[in-house]
Amino acid sequence: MVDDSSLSRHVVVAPGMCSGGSLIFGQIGDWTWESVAAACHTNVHAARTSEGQPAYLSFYYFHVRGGQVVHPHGLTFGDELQVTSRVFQFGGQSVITLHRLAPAGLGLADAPLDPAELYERPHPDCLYAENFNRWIARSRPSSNRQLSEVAPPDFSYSGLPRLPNSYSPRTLVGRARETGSFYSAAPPGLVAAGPAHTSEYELDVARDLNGAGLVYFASYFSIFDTALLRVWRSLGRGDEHFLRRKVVDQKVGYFGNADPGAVFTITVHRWHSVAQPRIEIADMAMRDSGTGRLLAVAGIEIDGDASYMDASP
Ligand code: YXS
Repeated sequence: MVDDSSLSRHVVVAPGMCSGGSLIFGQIGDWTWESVAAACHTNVHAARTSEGQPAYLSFYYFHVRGGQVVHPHGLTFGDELQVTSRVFQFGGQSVITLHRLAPAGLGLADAPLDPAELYERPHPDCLYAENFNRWIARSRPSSNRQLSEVAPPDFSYSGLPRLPNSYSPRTLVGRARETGSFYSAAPPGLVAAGPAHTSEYELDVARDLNGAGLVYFASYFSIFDTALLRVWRSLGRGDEHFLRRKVVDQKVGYFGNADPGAVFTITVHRWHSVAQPRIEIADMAMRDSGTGRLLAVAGIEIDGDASYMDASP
């Protein structure tokens, strides 16, 4: 630990951490749990409510900003990273964790991560992640449909630094939840690209559930990517382009979980930049097909290859 709220680690990227899918997000999430456990002196991995029920430090909002060198799908085996993480208090039942994944060769100092760096002056080579986690427990033991906010009694957050209010993601996430989009107003400089696409996804119990029987937070990334890949294929874009995509910015808001047997309806709107056609945004909402309940919202900004971005309507 660098100080009471900060950790730094040297990481050699291994096969379980990198792909064109969601492995890197799962890895960052594990670092969040480890960081919170260390900074809050709480057994995050086996937490219990005061009634003795399992409590989970659930992901409510996951934001990643890709850099020129380190970006989510650009890592490969043997890459060396310096990962710096810092935990901030965010009320009595939630917490914000910030991470910087820097190329080890940059030799950045092992100092506590200043939130102004992530929100205002990011290093152009680094990947930054912002995790907003809320403690939850099941309201009914056998169902994921009704989760409620409950922190374990030993969750100790008062010693953590506070995130300046101006950086709080609450308003952004609240608006995404209200409107079903991170882009309720047209993003500046972007225009709608083609019609909306809607597809269905059947929850895959062989891939999507975690060891606690919840839909794994990283699976939401792959479920949204499955919907996006279908759209790209419908536009004639090859799978190799999809695997090469450079994610500049990705936001996921988690508003509900689901039980085995669930079917999701995913709507995808696309936007592209007028000035830079290679910049494209996918604006996605995932709803329970049976009830229409909003479960998650994602916004992905991709810096693509102009040759195939241009070709698509
Ligand atoms: O007071 P704030 O500003 O925080 O705002 C409140 C509400 O006002 C607002 N809100 C809404 N805003 C707009 N439109 C709405 N329809 C709406 N409804 C509520 O949202 C803030 C929170 O509302 P609140 O306090 O009533 O709670 P809730 O009903 O949203 O319940 C909270 C959760 C966390 C139980 C619920 O959002 C939820 O189930 N989220 C899904 C969590 C989840 O499944 N995460 C991903 C996978 S599980 C996980 O992470 C694992 C442990 S693991 O790592 O293994 O994958």
